[in-house]
Amino acid sequence: MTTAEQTQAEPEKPTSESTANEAPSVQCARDLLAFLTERAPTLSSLLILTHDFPDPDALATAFALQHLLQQGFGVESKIAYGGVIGRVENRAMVTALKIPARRFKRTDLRPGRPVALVDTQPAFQNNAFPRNRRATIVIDQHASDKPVSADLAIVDTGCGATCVIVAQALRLKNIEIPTRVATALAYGILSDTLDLYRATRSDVVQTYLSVLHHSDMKVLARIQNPDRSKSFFVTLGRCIREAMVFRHLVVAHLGNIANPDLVSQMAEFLLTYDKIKWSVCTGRYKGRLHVSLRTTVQETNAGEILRDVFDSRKDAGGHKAIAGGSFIVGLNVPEEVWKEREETLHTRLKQRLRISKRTAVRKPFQR
Ligand SMILES: [Mn+2]
Repeated sequence: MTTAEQTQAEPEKPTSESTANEAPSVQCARDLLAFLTERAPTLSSLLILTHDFPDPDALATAFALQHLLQQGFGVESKIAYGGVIGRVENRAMVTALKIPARRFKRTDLRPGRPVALVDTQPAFQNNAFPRNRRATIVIDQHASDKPVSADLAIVDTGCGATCVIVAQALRLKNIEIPTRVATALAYGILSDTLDLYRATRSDVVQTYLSVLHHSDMKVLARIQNPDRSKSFFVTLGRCIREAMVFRHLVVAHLGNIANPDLVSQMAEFLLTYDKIKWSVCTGRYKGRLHVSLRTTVQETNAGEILRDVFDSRKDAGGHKAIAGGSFIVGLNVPEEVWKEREETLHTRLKQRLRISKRTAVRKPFQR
């Protein structure tokens, strides 16, 4: 833990002057407010763009930023995302909280339009933003070795969830947080921090408690326990049947899937199996093989490991315990080609994790 991470938050003092020792998320919120104060007149019809297949944190950040812009600065904005909203919890979140997010279209990026990227960065592969364009605002929590190409770049890698920064800005500016926005923020923080398990800083927990106070607990519970479709159970069944164990690694190739988020959900689920330290799942979706890697090993970098086993390192990303990525296999390619790519992937991963080639495969859930 760094000194910055140990800094105590001072949430109840919405002063405009910065104080020494204030939490990093408060400093970030101050930077955001200062920028918006100066640039508000130039931000009309701002596009708020999340990463592809947005997660609850990305959606909550976008929704809260839209509210901040409107209430604090009279700036209207639109929220867009690439890919689809896959996980059933995330769809329940958008529906129940009426988050006005819609799919990104090329025409959203007309020249000169200001763009805010949230929970991602211009250099990342996981968004629809052109690599050569400069963003107006970037608010993110992910570390990157590339400089952030934006007029305002806020990256707080210890904030637990990106939406913490926008929640702090709403509080600093004394803007009332409506129930729908508060509930989105609470769920965004919970889901990005594994129910606060990964929240290492007190300002993150305090922000969570302050938004929880304004949240609709009934709706929050409904989002966390949504109705699941038949395709979810079909994939779950296949996952269990097909799971292969090589020592402490479990592998499941899910075949065709209804949405890419199922891959990470199944990888997380398999990781809970007794004595398993690594899990990897793949799924075929629109000509791409989607891959998720999870681990319980403490001192490692799953992101680095997945990049090592991919043909192209830029197609994968992640951090300590979590990694994901996808690559093109092709539309209408024969079954053997898919099979070959799936097998290559888990063979390379076995090698990378130093699991002997001779290790016998077990299918533990088949009898
Ligand atoms: Mn996030």
